[in-house]
Amino acid sequence: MSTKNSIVKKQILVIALIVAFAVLLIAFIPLNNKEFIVIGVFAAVLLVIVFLDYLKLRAFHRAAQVIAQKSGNIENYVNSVFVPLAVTTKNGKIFWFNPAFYMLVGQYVREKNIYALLSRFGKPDKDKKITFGDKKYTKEQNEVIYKHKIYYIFRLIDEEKSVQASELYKIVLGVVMQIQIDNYDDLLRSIRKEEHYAIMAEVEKIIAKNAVNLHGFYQQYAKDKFLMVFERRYLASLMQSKFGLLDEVKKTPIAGNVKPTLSIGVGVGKSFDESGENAAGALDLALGRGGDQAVIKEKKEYRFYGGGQQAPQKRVRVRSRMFAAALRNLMEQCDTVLIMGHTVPDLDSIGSAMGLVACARHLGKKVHVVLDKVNAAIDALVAEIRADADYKNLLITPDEAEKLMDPMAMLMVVDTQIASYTLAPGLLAKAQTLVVIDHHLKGTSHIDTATLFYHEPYASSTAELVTEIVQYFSDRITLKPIDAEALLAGITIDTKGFSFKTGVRTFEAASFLRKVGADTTSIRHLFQDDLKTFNARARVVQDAQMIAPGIAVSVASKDSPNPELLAAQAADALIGIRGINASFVLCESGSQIVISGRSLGQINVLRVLEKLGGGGHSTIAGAQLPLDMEAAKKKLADAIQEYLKESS
Ligand SMILES: [Mn+2]
Repeated sequence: MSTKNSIVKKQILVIALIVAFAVLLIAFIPLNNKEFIVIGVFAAVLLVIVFLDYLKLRAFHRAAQVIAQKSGNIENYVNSVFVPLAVTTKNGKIFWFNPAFYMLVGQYVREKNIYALLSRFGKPDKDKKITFGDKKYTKEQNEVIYKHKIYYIFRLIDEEKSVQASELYKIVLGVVMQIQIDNYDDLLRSIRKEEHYAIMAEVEKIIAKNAVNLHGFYQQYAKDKFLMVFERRYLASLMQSKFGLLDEVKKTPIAGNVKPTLSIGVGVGKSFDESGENAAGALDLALGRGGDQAVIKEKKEYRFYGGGQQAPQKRVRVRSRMFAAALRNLMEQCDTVLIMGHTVPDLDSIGSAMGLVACARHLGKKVHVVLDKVNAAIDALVAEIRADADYKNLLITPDEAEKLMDPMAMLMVVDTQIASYTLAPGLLAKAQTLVVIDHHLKGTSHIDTATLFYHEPYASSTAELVTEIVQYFSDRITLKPIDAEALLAGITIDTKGFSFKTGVRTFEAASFLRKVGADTTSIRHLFQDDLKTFNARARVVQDAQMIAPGIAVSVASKDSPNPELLAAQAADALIGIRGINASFVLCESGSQIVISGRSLGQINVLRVLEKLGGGGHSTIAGAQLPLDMEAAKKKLADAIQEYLKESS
């Protein structure tokens, strides 16, 4: 109480002095003016009070400014109301302090010197421990320059309390988990209704049991979707069990041959808002990678669980039709359409580009395909395109494309969704209208600025997707024979001759292309290997080493005209050999090492190469490393061992 009294006393003293001075004045002045004098005195007293208040306000304002200079976020700094805090001038005069500081020192200390008040403050900086009463504090002193003057902010941090608080905070962070049944509709179709209900009840029972174990709360919010909320401390048990519920639901006794699988997205954030957003992003990724797996997103990091099995084919044609309509709409508003694929383009990349060229041509738009260097995989097709009178100016270099990137241009990316893998990443930032079409599994670093994004990991190839888009784009669209051939070549190469990732819709797409003039024999010349590439590939296969049971690693020679293509082809060839389940082939490309990974299905090469920052599919994946060959080999071997340990 003494502090408040002292300032009040000071004010009363000032007022009393003024009144006394006024009375003195009044005594010497003629009687008839005395009313005015009384009014004047009152005004003076009022002024003084207002002025004192103003001084306080100014100090308060200055303190706020000083603190803001330091933290940029006043809330963060001052919000901890229980942390004693004082703001002083350079020589230690306090001009503002918070209630906690007042409580600590037990008096009103404005205008007082902090060093006189708390002598221990003056000690050299390394002695940061201060005992006050029976409590230990850590002194924190921050220098702030505001309007060319030096100020200090002092804080006394109660060590014990703050450690407890931050630990507690981490423990009780809200985790949001989204669970989706991947194949609800397939299940509904494949079994009788009452059995379907029984399975759904079984799935819910498993989710409910997990919610109990996690001390959480869950709610079904759509026929195939659940939301769960729990505290962060229980997340570890879920991680240790490698999301056991993924397997539990698959063990549900069931009559048909469709088993329920789950996709799970878990989000951890500083607030429920952030956790929810992270959970949605994680679920997206889990679904995009083929379902039957769990993804955790915390800050910018992702962790993956499950997903070892090949995803069942599940696609709805509605998506192609809706995408085609949206694409047409968007394309109609543009003047120019530019299409680009990934670096070292293959037949799928160029083939799908040619399908989209037909769409743009149908709408009468200017259209170009971006291409830098021709490689052995595409040179037969590129020669054919160049020979076509209609396509004289179709192929352009990245530099030429850059000049055409005006606000009325549309940029389309095909057969990749990773910005750094595109032929000319510089074009992406310039694109006002950006469209991405891809069939590779979603990695964590996909392009996220697209106006339209068509991603279908169940499709065999981008060419298959584009063939469907072409059919829905317009009834009257005409494909030139070379367009159809290019599309069919794309599907053929990505399915290794219709033997790999091939579904009903792959054949439907092929049959459509056949109808409009392409067939499997007429495109054979597009794949013909020359003898040199054949021999180079044989050498890589010969050099392969088995570094773990069923896993072969080899290196493609940098002397070949296209090491990256050679590596990809050799990796393909390796898994054709009995006893090899997965292969990795490294090659030098510029200053980087490029790795191609291939698998027959049991080993998830994507999970291995993701550890090295790569992307792709569980059976076809790639990565680029800024290392030399020996270091890259070592890193790859480590990643394989780590993967084997995780999945054992
Ligand atoms: Mn492809």
